[in-house]
Amino acid sequence: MKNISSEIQASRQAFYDAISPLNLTPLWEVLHALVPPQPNSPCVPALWKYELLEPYLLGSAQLITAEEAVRRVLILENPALRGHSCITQSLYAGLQLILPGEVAPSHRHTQSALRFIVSGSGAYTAVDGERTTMQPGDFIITPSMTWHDHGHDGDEPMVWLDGLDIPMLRFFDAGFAENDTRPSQEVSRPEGASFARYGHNMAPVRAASPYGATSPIFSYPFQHVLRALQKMQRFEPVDAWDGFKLRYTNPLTGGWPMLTMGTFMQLLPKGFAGRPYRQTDGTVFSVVRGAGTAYIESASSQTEFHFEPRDHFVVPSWYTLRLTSTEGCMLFSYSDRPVHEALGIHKEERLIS
Ligand code: GTQ
Repeated sequence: MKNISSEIQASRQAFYDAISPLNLTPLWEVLHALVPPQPNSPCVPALWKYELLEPYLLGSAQLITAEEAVRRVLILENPALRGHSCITQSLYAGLQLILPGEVAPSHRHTQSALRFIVSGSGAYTAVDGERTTMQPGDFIITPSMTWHDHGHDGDEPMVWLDGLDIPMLRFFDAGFAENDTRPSQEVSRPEGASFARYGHNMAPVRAASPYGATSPIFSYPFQHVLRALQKMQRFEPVDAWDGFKLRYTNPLTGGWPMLTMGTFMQLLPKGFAGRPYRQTDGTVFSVVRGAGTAYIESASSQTEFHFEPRDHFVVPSWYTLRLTSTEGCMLFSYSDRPVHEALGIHKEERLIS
C-alpha cells in the first residue's frame, strides 16, 4: 500500500476490527498475494539422498509390521510444508517398505496412487483381483476406488515410491476410503491379463474401459521404456531441455494414464548439459540410473542437487530447472500436469540460457 498517514491507518484498522466479527475482511489488503503476477509457491526445492534415509526406512521394520502400519511408509515432506504430508501443495510422496512374507492389507480409496519401484523385487501389488510382480523401474497404477493390497513372496526387502493425489482430494474434501474384510483380496485373473489385452498397441474390439478415464493397464514395465528411450537415442536428435523424454499414456485414449498425475521417463545422454525451463506443474523426480546435477532457481534462490540412483528431489512450480549429467542417467518423474491441462492453466517456458 502507498504511504498513508497514521490517522488513516488507524481508522482503517478500526473498520477492519468492526467488520471482523461478521467474518468479513477487506480484499484490498490481500489482493496482491491472492492474485500474484506469477506463481509464488510456498514449497521449496528439496533432495532426499537414498543412502541417508535407507537405514531409517529399513529400520522402521523393527518398529512396526506392514500389517499393523497398513502402509509402512516414510513420507517425503516438503521442508517448507512440514506437518502437511505433502511434497508439493497438490502431491504426496512416500517411500514404502515391504519385507518378504509381509502383507499390506487390502483397502480402497478415492485417492489415486502410483508406485515407482526403487529397490528390490519379488513383491506384488494386487488391483481388482489381478496381481502384478514389481521390478525396479516399473511404474504401477492403483486407480481410484480399486481394492489394492501389497504382498511379498520374494527374498529381499522391497522399496517403492508412492505418489498419490492425497492433497488434491483433501483440497476438494472429496476423500472416501474403506478397509477390506480380508487382508489380501482374492486373485480372480492371472498375472498379465490386463497387459495382454491393452499393453501391445491393441485393444479388445468392444473395448471396455474398466477404470473410466484411468488406464486399463496397471503395470508399465521398465524394460519397455528402457528399450524405447535407447532406440530414440540412436534414431533422434537430443532435445536441448529434456534429453530423451517420453510420457506414459493410457493406451485407450493416448492421454495420461491417470486423471490427476502425469508420469514421465527421461534419459539424459553422457555429457548432457540441458537448457533451463520452468513449468507450472511442480514435479517429483526419482533417479533410476546414473548420476547428474539439477540446478533449480527462483527469483530469490539458487539450489544445486547432485543426484544418484534412488535419490528423490522436487522442483516446485515455476522454479527454473536445468539438468546436467556427465555419465548419463535416467529419471522418472510425476506431476499434477493432467489437472493443469484440464483446467487450461498449464504453462511452460523453455529458456535459452
Ligand atoms: O498403498 O494404498 O503411501 O493409501 C499412502 C496412502 C500408500 C497405499 C501411501 C495409501 C497408500
